[in-house]
Amino acid sequence: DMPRGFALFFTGLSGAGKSTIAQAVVAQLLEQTSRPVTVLDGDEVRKHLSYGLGFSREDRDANVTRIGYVAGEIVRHGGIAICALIAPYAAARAQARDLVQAHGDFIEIHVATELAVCEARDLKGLYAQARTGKIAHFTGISDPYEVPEQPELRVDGTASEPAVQARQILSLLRGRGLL
Ligand code: GGZ
Repeated sequence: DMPRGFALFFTGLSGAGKSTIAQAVVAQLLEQTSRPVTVLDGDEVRKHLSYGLGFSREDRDANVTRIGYVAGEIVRHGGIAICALIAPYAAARAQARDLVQAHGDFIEIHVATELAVCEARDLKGLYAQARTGKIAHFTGISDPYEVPEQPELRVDGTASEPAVQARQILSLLRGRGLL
């Protein structure tokens, strides 16, 4: 029998810790299961599937729904898709949810790190460039982020080690009978 597929959909600001927590989840999943785990990270997807897309609402929505579509195909075949992207608009997140829920579970995880914390870290120097206007339409600074109202889980990306949030996520998955 094919296991039920599912997608984890991490959404949050740049530098919130989405990719780091996603990687910790992958590491813990691989200790527990031999099922294939596919990571769809916004940053990486933008080099391939979403090559050429920018950061207008239209382009972001296209990016989010492309990732949702691919995640849906993975889930349809019983796989595990781990998506990590800003996905600032609720409507596009809902579309991604629909694309996945047609075939399996969609678990939205809001990585709710405070903007001030993301900006203070500024891992890639992008916030500084956004503040001076060198980068326009930067999420949280000069572009919106619509906070998810009812995510399956909300975590703070800086409150603890990523492995701690990852364990919390794995126990949610076990609770749902997905692992
Ligand atoms: C937000 C931007 C922007 C603008 C470049 N706004 O922290 P990062 O660098 O590595 O991740 C961010 C990434 C956002 O891509 P996503 O595919 O996750 O976004 S979306 O879901 O909205 O399509 C950031 C970098 O690209 N970046 N310009 N203007 N983030």
